[in-house]
Amino acid sequence: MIKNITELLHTKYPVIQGGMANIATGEFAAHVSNAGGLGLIGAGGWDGETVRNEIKKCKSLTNQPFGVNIMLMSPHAKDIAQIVIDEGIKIVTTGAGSPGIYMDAWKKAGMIVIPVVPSVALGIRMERMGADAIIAEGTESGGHIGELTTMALIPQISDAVKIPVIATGGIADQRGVLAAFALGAKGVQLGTVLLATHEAPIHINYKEKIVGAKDTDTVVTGRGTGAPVRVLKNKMAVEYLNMSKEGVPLAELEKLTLGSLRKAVFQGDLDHGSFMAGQISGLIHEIRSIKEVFSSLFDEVNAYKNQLEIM
Ligand code: TUI
Repeated sequence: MIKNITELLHTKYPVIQGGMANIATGEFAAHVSNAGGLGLIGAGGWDGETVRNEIKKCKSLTNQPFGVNIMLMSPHAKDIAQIVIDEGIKIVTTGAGSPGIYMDAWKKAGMIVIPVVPSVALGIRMERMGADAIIAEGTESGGHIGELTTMALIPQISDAVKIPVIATGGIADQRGVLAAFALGAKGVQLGTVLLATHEAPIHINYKEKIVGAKDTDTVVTGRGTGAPVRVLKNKMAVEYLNMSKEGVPLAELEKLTLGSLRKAVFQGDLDHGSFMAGQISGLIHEIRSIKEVFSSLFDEVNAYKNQLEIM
């Protein structure tokens, strides 16, 4: 029985990088892995051949473990599910759906499969299907989200499954890590705080928008369409909210979200970009290196724990 995540993933720190479609390139994933976390190539938004190239790039840049995140709503998900097998990828995380149809093939290939889930019921389903761990994602997260908060979800899901739970949503410092572990998690996944790093291959406007954000600066677009997405507030987000009120079809809204994510990532288009980021943006005040982020989260977390006086 795996007791901790570093044992399962062979990483220095109990941390996984979030999938982050269109952002998490092979090079970025290699940076994360070289800094002691589990780097992931964010396959959402790319076709199979692009993902294959990013995998090759990542292999050339790190000898540490890394994985691929497969966004299951992607039209290329099926292709990518096979490519990760062909490329000998050892760890896969999934998001935005159930990986059920791929599970047997991945397990047969000896892969570690870690689905992202937004609820207890899905966590239980994933455990039964053979998942090695689950990432329980609170609604504080950026991007496509569920309803439950990290605070409510982590203890409930930790009680409901035997496999390790990795917490995500609202974690950006050592207090967040400690809270996640106190709630039953065995590891954390980080997204937003890794966007505000020198290594993140996104436009400087994106990083500065996170650094400049306050607690209430995110909104959720697409509630009621079945694909709620948390982004930093701007003109595009307000327009999106108005469009969904007017009943614009889901497929069109999704196109708008993914298209405008690219505008944020590559052009730093402050008006028309979709700046996916979590509620914890308000806690992030500077752009650092990935190494500095990991060190600030983990190196003194045990000392911090011992300082807590509860009663
Ligand atoms: O997937 C994410 N975050 C994402 S994906 C993404 S790209 C995108 N852009 C526009 C619209 C939609 C996606 C940006 N951010 N996080 C993991 C996550 N998975 N959050 C919620 C879920 C989830 C939801 C339903 C997982 C499983 C699930 O299962 C439904 C079912 O029963 O099949």
